[in-house]
Amino acid sequence: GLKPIWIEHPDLEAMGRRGFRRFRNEFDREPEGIWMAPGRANLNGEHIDFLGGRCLPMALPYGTLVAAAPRTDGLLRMRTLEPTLDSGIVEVPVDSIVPGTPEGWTGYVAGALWALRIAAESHPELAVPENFGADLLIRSTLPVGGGLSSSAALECAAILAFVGMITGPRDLDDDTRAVLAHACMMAEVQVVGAATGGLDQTASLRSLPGHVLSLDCRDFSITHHPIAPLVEGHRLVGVDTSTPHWLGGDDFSSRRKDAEAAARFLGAERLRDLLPESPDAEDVEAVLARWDAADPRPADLDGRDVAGCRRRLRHALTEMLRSERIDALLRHGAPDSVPGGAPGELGRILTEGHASMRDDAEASFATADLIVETALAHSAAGARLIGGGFGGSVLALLPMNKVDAVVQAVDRAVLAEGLPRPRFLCIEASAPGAQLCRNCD
Ligand code: GAF
Repeated sequence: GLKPIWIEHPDLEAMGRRGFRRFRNEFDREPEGIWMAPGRANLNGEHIDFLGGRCLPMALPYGTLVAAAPRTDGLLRMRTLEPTLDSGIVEVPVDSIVPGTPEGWTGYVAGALWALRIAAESHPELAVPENFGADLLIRSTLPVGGGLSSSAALECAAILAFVGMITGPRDLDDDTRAVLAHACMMAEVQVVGAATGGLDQTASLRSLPGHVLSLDCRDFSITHHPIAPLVEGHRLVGVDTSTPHWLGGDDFSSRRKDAEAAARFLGAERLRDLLPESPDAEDVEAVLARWDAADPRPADLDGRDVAGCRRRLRHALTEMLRSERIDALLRHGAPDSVPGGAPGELGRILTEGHASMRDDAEASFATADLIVETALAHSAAGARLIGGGFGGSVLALLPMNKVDAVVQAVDRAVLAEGLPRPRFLCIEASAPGAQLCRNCD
C-alpha cells in the first residue's frame, strides 16, 4: 500500500552550505552569514496568548533560514526559494515600509526591520544605521501556513539576520531575545496586519532544546522544563493537514474580538484576570455563572453574537485551566493515582483541548477532526489541533510502539475521504533561533 509521507528533519549544516552557494549566484556577492529560526508546536494554550493566558510551546527542528549581507543604500532585496511564493528578487526601499506595506511574504521580512527600528528607540544597542539595507535569500523547511508558525519563523530569522549584521556575531541573552520577539509580534500585527499574540515569536526565539517553554503571557515571563518525563514512552507527532490557514483572515481575528468583548463585559482588561492565580474548575464555572446572570445583549458586546462570545469565553477559561494543569505536571510530575502517569494526563488534556477548539473556539475543521478521532481510535494517548486553527496541524501523543500503526491509520482515513494527503512530522523540542554559520563554506 501507500507509505505515509514524513517531512524529514532538515540537515541544517548542509542547507547552510547550499544556501551560501545559492546566495552567491543570486546576488553576486558573499553572504555575511546564515540565520535560522524555528517554528513551534504548542502543547496547550491556543487563542489565549493575547488574553494573558499561559502557553506551553517548544521550538521545532523545522524552521526558516535566511542568508544575508548588508547594503548601504537603504534597500531590501529579497528572494524566497519557496516555490509557491517565489517571483525572483523583490526590492523594497526601507523608507517605504509602513503598516500594510509591503504586502505578501516580504511584509514579514520588511516588517521585522521596521519593528527593530522602533525597538531600538528604547534599546540603543540595536540601533539600525542610516541607509541600512540588505540582500536576503530565504528558505523554509516548514509547511507554509501549516499552523506551525511559518510566519514567526520568517520574521524571527529575518530579525536575527538584521541584528547579526548590525551588531556583529554574538550570543543574544534572553532579555534581548524577548525584545526581538516582541518586535516580531509588532511586525506581524502592524505591518502584515495579522492579530498574532506573541506565542509564536517567543517560542521561536526563547526556547531551549529538550525543554517545554512555560510562557506566562501576562508579562511574557518564561520557565524551561525538561520534556522527557512528560512524554515518557511516547512520541509527539505533528500532522500537517495540508489545509493552509492565514492569520490575517477574519476567522482568527473575530475569535480574538469575541473573547476580548466578553472579558470587557465582565470588567476585565485581560481575560486571564477573571481567574485567580491558581485556578480550578470551580473558578471557571463561577465566571460562566456570572456571565449567565448578567445576561448580556449584543449591544454590551460591540454588537457581537452573544452565544459566540460565551463560547469563546469558555474556550479561553478552560484552555487557561488546561495550561495550568500541564504546568503543574511539569513542575511536580503526576501523582501516583493518575492513570497513565504524566503522559496519560497530558494525552487527556490534549484531547480535551481539541474538543474545546472544535466546539467553543469553533476553529477546527473536518480534516483535523477526522485525524484526531482516527488517532484516538488507534490508541493515541491524546491529540489536538494546534496553532490558530481554520487549517494547520494536529499534534498527537503516540505510544512509542504504536507510531507507525497510528500514522498509517490516519493516512488511510484521510485518503479514504478524498481529503488532501497529510504529512507527518516528528516533533522534538529543539534549539531557538540563532546564527547558523558565518562562513558556511
Ligand atoms: C497564531 C497566533 F499567531 C498566535 O499568537 C496564537 O494566538 C495562536 O495562533 C493560537 O494560539 O499562531
